[in-house]
Amino acid sequence: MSKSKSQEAIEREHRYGAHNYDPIPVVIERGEGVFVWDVQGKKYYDFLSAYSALNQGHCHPKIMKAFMEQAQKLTLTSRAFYNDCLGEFEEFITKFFGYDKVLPMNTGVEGVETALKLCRKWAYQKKGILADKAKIIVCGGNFHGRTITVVGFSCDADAKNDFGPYTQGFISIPYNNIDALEKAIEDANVAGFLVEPIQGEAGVIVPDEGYIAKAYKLCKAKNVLFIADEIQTGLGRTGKMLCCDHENVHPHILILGKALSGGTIPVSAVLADDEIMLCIKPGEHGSTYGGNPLAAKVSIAALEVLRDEHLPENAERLGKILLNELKSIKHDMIQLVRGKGLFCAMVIKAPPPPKGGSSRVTSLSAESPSFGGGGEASPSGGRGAIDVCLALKENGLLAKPTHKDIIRFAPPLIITEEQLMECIGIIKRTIASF
Ligand code: IF1
Repeated sequence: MSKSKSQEAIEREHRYGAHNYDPIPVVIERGEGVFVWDVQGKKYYDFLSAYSALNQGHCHPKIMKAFMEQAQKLTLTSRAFYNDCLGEFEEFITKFFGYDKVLPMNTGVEGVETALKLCRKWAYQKKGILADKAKIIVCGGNFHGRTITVVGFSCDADAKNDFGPYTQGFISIPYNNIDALEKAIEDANVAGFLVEPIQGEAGVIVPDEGYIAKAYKLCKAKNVLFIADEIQTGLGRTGKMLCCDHENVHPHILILGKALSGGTIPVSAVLADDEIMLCIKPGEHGSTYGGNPLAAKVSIAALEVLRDEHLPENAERLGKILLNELKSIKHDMIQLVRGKGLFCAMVIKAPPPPKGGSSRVTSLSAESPSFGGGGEASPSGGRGAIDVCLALKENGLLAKPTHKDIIRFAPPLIITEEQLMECIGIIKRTIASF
């Protein structure tokens, strides 16, 4: 019997591609809105949305139109010259989010690196910290990307180990712990606090109400920059345009990525006011593709879709339904369900119990392979998060485990209530089959 088209594609990737991922064994060929189709023509709901890069859904017609029009006209100039699109994007996005200036980059982690560099420049030029003494506070369980600097202050062993030596100048404190921040921020050399308003990779860890507002207040009082990584939580995902909006916090530095281009090309952006942004002068930072005209046009369209189609509001309304419905599922496999907006996670009990550790420690475990555990059933008696995801796939819904025990549910924000109810039905039936 001849190999299936999916099997062939999977084996080819394995043969010629680096082994830095272990995907769910589905080979996607086409996407439209909340759906994708595999090479056999089977249709699925996309409940990952490319880690929230597809908040506007696959191939949104308005974003595609902007993309095609600009792609046929001018795609790249580099920043050695001006182009006729970048200024339009800069004016649009700064007014959209209420900042003086924007610095455009490409991937999310480049946005994070840009924010860290801005923070350090500001520390020396404005705050008066002595050369090379600046410190930036980060949180345990963080995920901000994969450069050496950024994995250097991660506590995920898989992301970090054997990539040293790392960059100095970072202090890690526990997430969702105001006392720890209050203590760490006493150090006069602290220049910034980098935080995810909800930790995505850690398993959709929603901090206590008031944490973000309190942290921001502390930063302000101590002349420390509050730097929000909204690469995953921003752009409507949690039910507001920004997750910080839930607590009326306007970060000193805001980092955006992923859905900023609606799933087309990598576009990230760092927003700040002049006092901070003008600390970087010509020649001190940049990127070949950053601010390219194609990205500029696509990003304007991506933001317009979020605004004009009221996607944050849809996420808020449908997110409540999703969370309540997931919480209503009674099954001994389910340890807990949490989330905000259309950003939810289900923690699966790991049988047999792992050696030591409370449930909280388990979900934040540094050892858990969040990117592993793709194709094969788990060793946990076929009842782990991966087994649930494989069964969901069979039933027409794609989701991916985070660590070995957490399933993230994050559909495109354009999903309708009817579609969401169908998905909830799939999830309920799948869980019941275990
Ligand atoms: C992968 C996770 C999600 C991010 C936050 C910066 C970045 C990310 C808050 C870097 C990236 C990714 C990268 C992707 C998987 C994904 C992920 F599981 F790792 F944690 F979304 F939840 N800040 N997140 O979430 O952005 O440089 O990748 O554009 O495969 O590594 P990037």
